[in-house]
Amino acid sequence: MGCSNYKKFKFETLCVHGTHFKDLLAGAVSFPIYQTSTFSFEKAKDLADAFEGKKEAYIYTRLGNPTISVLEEKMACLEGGESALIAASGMAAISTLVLTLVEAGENIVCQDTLYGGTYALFKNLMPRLGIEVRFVRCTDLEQIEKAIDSKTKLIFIETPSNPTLQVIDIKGVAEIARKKNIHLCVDNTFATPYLQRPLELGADSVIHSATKYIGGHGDAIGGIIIGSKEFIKEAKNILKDIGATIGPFVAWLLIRGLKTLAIRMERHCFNALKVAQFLEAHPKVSKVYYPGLPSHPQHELARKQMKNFGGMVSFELKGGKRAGEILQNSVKLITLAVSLGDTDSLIEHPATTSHRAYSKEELEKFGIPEGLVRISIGIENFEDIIDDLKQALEKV
Ligand code: LCS
Repeated sequence: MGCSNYKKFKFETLCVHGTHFKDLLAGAVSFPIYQTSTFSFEKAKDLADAFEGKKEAYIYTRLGNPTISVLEEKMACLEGGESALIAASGMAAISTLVLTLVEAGENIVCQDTLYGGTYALFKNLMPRLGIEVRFVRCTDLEQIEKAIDSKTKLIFIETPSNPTLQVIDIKGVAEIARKKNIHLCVDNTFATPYLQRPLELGADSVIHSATKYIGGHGDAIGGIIIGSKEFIKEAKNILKDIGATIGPFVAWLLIRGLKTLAIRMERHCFNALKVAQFLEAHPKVSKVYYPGLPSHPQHELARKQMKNFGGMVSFELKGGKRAGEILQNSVKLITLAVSLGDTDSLIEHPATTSHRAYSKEELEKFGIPEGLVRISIGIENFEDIIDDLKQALEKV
């Protein structure tokens, strides 16, 4: 396939090029948006053959579409996987992954602090399907080993994690998973393949909320699974039945976003370190969560596992939750909004927004401070971001 042609190129080049697809009709350099729900055939037998799988062809966009295929190939290429599957959202990708791998009576071992939507899916919906989810502190590999039994079919981790930026040893977890023959999936949304490639570290699959850094501009919702050809084929069958397909235009927006992934990530990381250092030195800030700071408990692991430390910074203020609220109301450049990974800096309060699915007791038990504030550092000039925080902190 196309990706193997590109093995000789470096990551930045693959972001721009990276697929073998060419527009044969007009030679368009920007791959066209195949904005169609269905595809026509000359003869009834051709269509029947396509359905039977005797002939490779696009039939109906829920089953496949050329614009979506370009994005799939590009993501497989960037993550170093054999194949990829695009879904309508990150949550659609995670649901598809779980339904591909786990059945009633079986269980999932996953991290205790995850994106709130993933936590809600695991805590509320999975038990209704007869799937048990065991939440453990995955920075401690022993806890993972202890939680596993003969019914464990999936280990699911997020690293760095949302919103407390825990860094998990992917290689270490992969060794456990391999030993026990359990599928390991890494949610690579915060890092992107620019910072870490979990498949190379032994994971079986990678998940993304493409809504975030992959698209990068805050204008598209999408999800991705990357893995072996065989696994993606199974997942594709499940997604086809669930029907959570992405639209061709949104897939095109994500392809366009990917072209600048490397250069955006470079700036996100540069700015985030500057902001994290500023916050750590500020008298009104009690704690900063950023893997690039030596004070971060997994700083050394992050240095080893990641190329740089990402664009997400969380912190607590000495004045607690109320001070955080004043801060959010006082920023002028930074936008008060959920989501992350956009060009624009975004601020939010996880406990009352993205992580609402965690009860007060669960927040405490899993170590998500109630007053925690999270900023997705954008690609603006870092001095403007810091100036905005400075003036907002004066009001706290
Ligand atoms: N995985 C991670 C790590 C996420 O942060 C999110 C969304 C998802 C999966 C789900 O992706 P979606 O379906 O939204 O494309 N995180 C969000 C957040 O922190 N605030 O708003 C959304």
